[in-house]
This record gives sequence, structure tokens and C-alpha cells, in this order.
Amino acid sequence: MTYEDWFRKDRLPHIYCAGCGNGTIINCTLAAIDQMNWNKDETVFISGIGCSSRAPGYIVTDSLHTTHGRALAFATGVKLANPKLNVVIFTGDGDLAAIGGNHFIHACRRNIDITVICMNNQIYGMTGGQGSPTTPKGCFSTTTPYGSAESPFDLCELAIAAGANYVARWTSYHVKELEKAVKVGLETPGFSFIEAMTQCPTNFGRRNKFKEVLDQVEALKTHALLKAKRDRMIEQGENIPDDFFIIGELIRRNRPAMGVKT
Ligand SMILES: Cc1ncc(C[n+]2csc(CCOP(=O)(O)OP(=O)(O)O)c2C)c(N)n1
Repeated sequence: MTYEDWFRKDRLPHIYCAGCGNGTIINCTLAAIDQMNWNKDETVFISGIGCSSRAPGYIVTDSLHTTHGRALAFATGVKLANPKLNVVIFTGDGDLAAIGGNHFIHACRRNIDITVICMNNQIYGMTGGQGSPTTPKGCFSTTTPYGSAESPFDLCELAIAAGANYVARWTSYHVKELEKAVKVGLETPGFSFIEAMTQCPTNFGRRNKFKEVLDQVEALKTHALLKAKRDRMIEQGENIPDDFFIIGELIRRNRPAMGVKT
């Protein structure tokens, strides 16, 4: 497990709650990065603000822990100033899609050669559980005490529509698939977006009737529908329940990209 070399052990203990899925996603990302044979001096991790955005602090390379929602603006600057660098972003659903939403669509449109890992726990974790743009309809948060009345964003569909070259979604349950998807994202020139659905037992689970951490992981597993199966169901005219989400590689293409190594 050579990817342990990437951990900054002097920063432990970490801030994550017991049962949080973020560590799993960081592990999957580092396992993928470790297979790239990248030089640590040429690899930069960038994040905004949130629990998920604390991830770069636990990694030995240089990193930028920036302002809320602005990870992609900083990452764009870093990559365009020095295209030789490998730039990886950790972000949360609030950081990326609420305050950072505009940066997200434009980074996809520009198709900057960076890889974004979004830990989607469907809530603002760090600030105590406010609803985010991905909080599912009917779910409880401090700002939706009667259940969210809004339709959530599908972050992957957004990234595809805005122009990203590579888009995939997995969960903290699907560790092998997630690791592989991150690796393909790292290898694909242009903007790569990997959404990792994850459990937040403290702020989402407690409010949404998940008594145990595993109940929430189980829900991620049972509500995840493989893209190929979804396509078959549509062909056969079957209904896809509203509370299901699609997992798998959702797009891989070769649009003109910016900041690609020459
Ligand atoms: C300009 C600004 N507005 C609001 C905040 C407060 N704030 C910090 S983290 C956060 C939300 C984090 O949610 P998310 O990005 O989903 O990450 P998580 O903590 O769930 O991983 C907010 C609103 C801030 N730091 N800066």
C-alpha cells in the first residue's frame, strides 16, 4: 500500500467524525494517484472550505486550501500558469455547486485539464447541516426542517452539459470502482469530474433516520443504479424511481481542452 506515502501523518488526528465517508474517498483518490507514478513536486491538491476541503491538508504535496467555492478559480490559475503540474481538487457539494456553482460550470466549459473529486454528502457538513443544492427532495436539514421542497442538482449532468471531458459517479461503498474512475479521470486530458456520494452520519444521517453509519452506506448502495441498467430499463419502458441515482462512467470524450501538458 505505497499510497500511504502520500499521507501527512504529522497532521493526524484528522477532523472527520466517526463513520464519515471522506476518508474512504481520500484513500481511493490516493490509491489512484499512486498508480500514476507522478512526482510529488509536480502534484498540487486544491480545495475550498468544508469538511471535504480539509483533505489536501493530510497529503504531503504542496496544496492550496482556499476560500469557500473558489477552489476551481485557484486551480485554473495554477494550471494555466504551469501546465506541467498535476492539479487535483477536493470539494463538497456546497462548495462546488452552491457558492462555487459559477466557477464549476465555467471550468467545465473551458475544459481545463484538472481532476475534481466531489464528496457529495448532500448537506453542508462543516457548518452544522444546512441544506445544499444536492439535498434530496423531502430530506431534513437545519434549513429544511419540514423536508426539502426543492429538486436537487444532478452534478454529473451539469458537468456533462457544461463540457467536461470525463464524468463518473460512484459512492463510498463502491471503493474499487471509485478508485478506477479517479485513475481514468487523472489520465483523461481536460476537465475530469468524479462525484463520490458519501455518508455524513453526524449531519445528514442523524436527521434523516439513518440510525447507524452502515444504514446510510446501505442506502447509497441500494439507491445506486448502474448506467447500463438504467439504459436497459428506459428501453423496456420501466420507471426509474425518483430517489435512485445513476452510477458509472457517464461520459468520456475529447473536446478541446485548456492547460494540457505539452
Ligand atoms: C464566503 C463564505 N460563506 C460561508 C462560509 C461558511 N461555510 C463554511 S463550509 C460551508 C459549507 C460546506 O459544505 P460542503 O461544501 O458541502 O462541504 P462539507 O463540509 O459537507 O464537506 C459553509 C457554508 C464560508 N466559510 N465562507
